[in-house]
Amino acid sequence: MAEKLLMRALKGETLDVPPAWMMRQAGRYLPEYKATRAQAGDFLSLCYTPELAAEVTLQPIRRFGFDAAILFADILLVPQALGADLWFVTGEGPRLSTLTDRAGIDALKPADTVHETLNPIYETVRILSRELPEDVALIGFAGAPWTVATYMVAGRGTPDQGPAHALKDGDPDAFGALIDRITEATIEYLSAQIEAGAEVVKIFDSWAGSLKGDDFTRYAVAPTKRIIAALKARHPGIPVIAFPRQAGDGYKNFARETSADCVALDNSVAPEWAAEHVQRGVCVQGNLAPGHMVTGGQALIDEVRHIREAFANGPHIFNLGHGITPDADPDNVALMLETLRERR
Ligand code: 1CP
Repeated sequence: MAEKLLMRALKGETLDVPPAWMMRQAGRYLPEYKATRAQAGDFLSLCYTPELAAEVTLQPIRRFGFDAAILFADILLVPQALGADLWFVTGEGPRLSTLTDRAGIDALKPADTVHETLNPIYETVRILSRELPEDVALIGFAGAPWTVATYMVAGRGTPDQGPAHALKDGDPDAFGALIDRITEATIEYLSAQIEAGAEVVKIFDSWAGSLKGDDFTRYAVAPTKRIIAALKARHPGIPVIAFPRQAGDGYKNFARETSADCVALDNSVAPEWAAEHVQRGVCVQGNLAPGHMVTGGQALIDEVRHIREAFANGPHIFNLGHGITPDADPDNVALMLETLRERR
């Protein structure tokens, strides 16, 4: 069996046609996803029912033939495993109990107890490693500590991550303790995913862009670096994709600073800039604007070709710059892959 394309790109190989997958590829733009989610009843039941979570993970693979599948779960399961209350409000998004002080942070459960809650997720991974086609790679994931902390402090998604910034600046010791606890839990969680069969893991730092200067180093670079070092010590050779979304110039040295094997790019950076400043010797992933999955047409075709050409001289994994949205048209996903895989 030839090595999977995704694994080859992650090892630094420049491929004729880059491997492709899509953030949120299992999602509400697919009728079959909506049907399985309805069968589960609600989003969290879907995450915690291994047979159904595996089913929705496989749906986009069957329909489109992506080169990788990403485990169906959510970054907010780690806070829940640490003791936070978590629920989803239909049409609005996630809600959690808030964390406002040191006492609340100290009351979180120990990092090594997260498996008690997260065991069903590892079962999903085991099912997937049996059922995926042999040329499709399986990606596990977790949120990065800063991004997870922004939800734990505020109890919800926030436009500017204000509550987390306030705790970080007002009580740096308490905030540091929170980051450490999430970091340790994330190491346990990702290690268990790898032991269950994940071949790659991705660390989502969706709100890295709101960290500036020393804060970026302290709360985006350092925890990611610590997670990667621990994973590679336990599981030598395991490749890691890091996604410090909207990091801007912070993308330049991110792989070197954290030992990530691949840096995922959002669509606010120009592919030519990223090819010059980020891709040097390092695999990059990205970075088609998700809006093209709604609008399609010639603009989609042109932009897929543009991104493919811009990154053609180094290792590249094709992806969107952020998750596909519920209003996307599945036909545009098929058109994206067809264009990407056409002969030059
Ligand atoms: O209605 C639904 O079905 C729920 C929508 C949904 C889905 C499909 C949520 C709620 N989570 C997910 C799955 C999910 N989340 C995956 C599965 C794998 C895949 O990509 O197909 C992954 C990797 C995530 C990661 C995730 N969850 C992130 C990081 C990536 C990103 O989008 O920036 C974040 C920030 C979350 C939190 C979250 N979960 C769900 C929502 C709507 C949100 C964002 C909330 C907010 O900021 O307001």
